[in-house]
Amino acid sequence: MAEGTVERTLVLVKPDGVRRGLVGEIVGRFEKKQLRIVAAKLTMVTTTTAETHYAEHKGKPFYPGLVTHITSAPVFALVLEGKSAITIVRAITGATNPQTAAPGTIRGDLALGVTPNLIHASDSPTSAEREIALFFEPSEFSQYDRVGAEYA
Ligand code: D4T
Repeated sequence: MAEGTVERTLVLVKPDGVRRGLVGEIVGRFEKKQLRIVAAKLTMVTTTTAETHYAEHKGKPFYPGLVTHITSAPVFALVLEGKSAITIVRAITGATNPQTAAPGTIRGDLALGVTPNLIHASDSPTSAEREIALFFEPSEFSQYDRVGAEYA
């Protein structure tokens, strides 16, 4: 089996996740998978940032609600690093619609609505690079070795 290359991905625990007190549960699932948190913060998303982040959805019927939701309370933003991190985080997150997301995934286990679906996770290396730069400055990153990294 080929080893994946090390990637970074942006995860946002959306306002519904923060307000429901699910930050620890969600971040814990990624930590247990041995992904490394390299940057993290609780932050309000401005309307300008929300519109940039969701630019590809502009004009869709759910776009206004999406921007309203993501700006309604803080998000917990983090950058995760690890082999094939982008694909792995999407798999742990589950399908966009929590009603059809597989049990065992975060959305499948913990969410019901599509707009309040708990998490955003980058869907490609190009998106990850763009989204990480939108939410984090280079000075906000830390470098360290994870215990158990030799097994990852
Ligand atoms: P993100 O980008 O937030 O990780 O979600 P997905 O990659 O799984 O889903 P997406 O880009 O298609 O949708 C972005 C965001 O829009 C919300 N949404 C989506 C919604 O409120 N109504 C809808 O009908 C769809 C398709 C949920 C996620």
